[in-house]
Amino acid sequence: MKCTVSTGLLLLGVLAVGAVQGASFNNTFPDGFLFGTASAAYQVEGAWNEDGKGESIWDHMLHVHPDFVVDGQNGDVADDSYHRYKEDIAILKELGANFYRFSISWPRIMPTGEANNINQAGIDYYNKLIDELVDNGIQPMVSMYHWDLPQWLQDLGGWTNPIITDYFEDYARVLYENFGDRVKLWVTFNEPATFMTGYTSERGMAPSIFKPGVGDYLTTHHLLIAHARAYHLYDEQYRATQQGKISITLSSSWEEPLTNSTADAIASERSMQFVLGIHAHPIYSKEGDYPAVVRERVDKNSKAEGRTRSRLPVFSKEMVEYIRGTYDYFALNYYTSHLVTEMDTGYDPSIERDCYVARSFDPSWPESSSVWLRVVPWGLRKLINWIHKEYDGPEIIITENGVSDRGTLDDQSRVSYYTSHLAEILKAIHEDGCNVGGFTAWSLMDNFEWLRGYSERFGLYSVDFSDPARPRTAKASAQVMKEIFHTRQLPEQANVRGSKSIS
Ligand code: GBH
Repeated sequence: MKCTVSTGLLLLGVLAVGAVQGASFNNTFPDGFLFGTASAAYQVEGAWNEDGKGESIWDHMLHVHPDFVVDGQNGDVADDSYHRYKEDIAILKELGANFYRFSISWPRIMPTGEANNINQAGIDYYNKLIDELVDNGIQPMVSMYHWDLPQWLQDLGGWTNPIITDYFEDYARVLYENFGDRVKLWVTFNEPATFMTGYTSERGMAPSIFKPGVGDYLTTHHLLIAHARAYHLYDEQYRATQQGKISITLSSSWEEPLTNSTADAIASERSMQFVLGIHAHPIYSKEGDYPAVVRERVDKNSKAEGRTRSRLPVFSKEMVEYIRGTYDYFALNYYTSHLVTEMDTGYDPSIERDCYVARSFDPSWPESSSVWLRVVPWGLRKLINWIHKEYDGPEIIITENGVSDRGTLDDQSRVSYYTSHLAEILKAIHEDGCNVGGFTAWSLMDNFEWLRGYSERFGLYSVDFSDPARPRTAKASAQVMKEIFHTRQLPEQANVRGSKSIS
């Protein structure tokens, strides 16, 4: 159903209760709250083999297996941001973004991933991008790793080989040395929970190696160490002069109990620990290490499988201490929620089997163009509160939030998605006392959506992928976000849209 002004007005009474919750709703973002948008190198840059760039695991996988992507496409050209970054910065400026979250392609600056093999042209590209951002008053926020590992390192076992933590520290040093004078917001990894699934499917996220319940936990173990090494390196050698902030972007759904039974409450909590706690607890909790329930269940299942050791590797006491506290803020991606109940599910072995829950959507939750994404704004408020309580009130920066459609310019469903999620963030801040310091819209513009190719669109700006010039065109959502970024308030009109159901 298309939302017209009159439907909006008719619904006003209901909406006042739903979206804005009566007169007490405070629609103003606190001073210092930052607004930005995000992208990732493989999804926007293109120029996959230009100027000395090395091959990444995504280049490699999609050149060998184009059939892994629904529309047979890849990121060879994508938004052509490698050549058109000035256009990206022009639209960021038009939006009034305070910062731009982008990722650096490791193989663009280190073609094999090795520090003795630096590609100066790659360094030059990111210098130009960063300078242009800074010149336009937009802070760069850099993700060091958004999934495009150098293929050379994958050939050594990628994230399953502990040697990767040495290489990652080398890479982080190159980043601090070259860009740390201007980059003050860092994220080591984007969504470990997603890229660990590179080891849970034969045709999924790169490298698509099917070793569920083993390869994914090895990835988790080594990336946590790599994260801590990058953090300590900064602390010891760069923080005093560069004075930036470092985090790791963790993605989480809100895992709502299916019913109000005690069993479902326990399943919901266990699911939170397997989805978010597995990466968050070692870094953010007081005691460090993996969450007890994760440790217990994987150890128990590993033993029952007749193994000599747990599939989830064990941190030494020293390593627990080394990883604990390696954050300056909590970087969170949120898209959707699930209903959770206890159930034996998944391959044997697998993280699903270890977690022992079944996840579903409530049929009333509005759909998007992505099967995995239903619109559940209140889940974000609950998730923020859970993190606030579980990890003792860290500053939370939302590093991704957004919704897909098929690419319409009049994207009212995206307007509704953003305004309703921003309303929940405001409630978390003003009514619940949580510390949320910033919001990042995924995404600045339509881009290469991994296994969904160009079939699902998340941009505030539309990109015409049939035109070699890849023109960027503002959608309705860009206009609304521009207003919010400028006024630092959720407009009344946007609140009306905010509760409209998605059609
Ligand atoms: C984010 O992941 C990514 O950081 C970003 O790069 C991406 O463009 C954005 O979402 C939108 O997708 O295909 O059914 O197996 C969000 C978490 C985890 C959601 C993996 C999709 C695969 C579901 N993602 N998941 S499915």
